[in-house]
Amino acid sequence: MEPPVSRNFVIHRHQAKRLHYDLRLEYRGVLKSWALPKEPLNTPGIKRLAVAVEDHPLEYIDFEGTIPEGNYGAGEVAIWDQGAYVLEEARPEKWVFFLKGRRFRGRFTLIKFQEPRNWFFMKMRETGA
Ligand SMILES: [Mn+2]
Repeated sequence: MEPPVSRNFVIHRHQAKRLHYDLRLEYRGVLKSWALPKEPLNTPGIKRLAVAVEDHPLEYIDFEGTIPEGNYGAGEVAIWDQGAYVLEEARPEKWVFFLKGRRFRGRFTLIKFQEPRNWFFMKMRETGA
């Protein structure tokens, strides 16, 4: 069980060959990263595909700008949401965390459903109590 420390996250809107969104969570000295082919949703219970991609360096959390032609991911990167998050669960196949962003606020989960790198990203429904 991870201690309830506050870490940072970012969601990049990345207009590469295909528009997608990159969810990046600061964790153990890197940015754990997932690429979402569709715009992430703030609606509880609606799953979005999130493909695990390579870790990024922490400094990338503030990156905005143009990745030049000829480079991997060439295109425009903009910060779509950012803020702090509290990790509540980090297992190999399930993460639960509370996002405190400008757009997204609430409890979200990432659930691995298919090897090697396909996950669902979803806002969780509020439970009573
Ligand atoms: Mn990307």
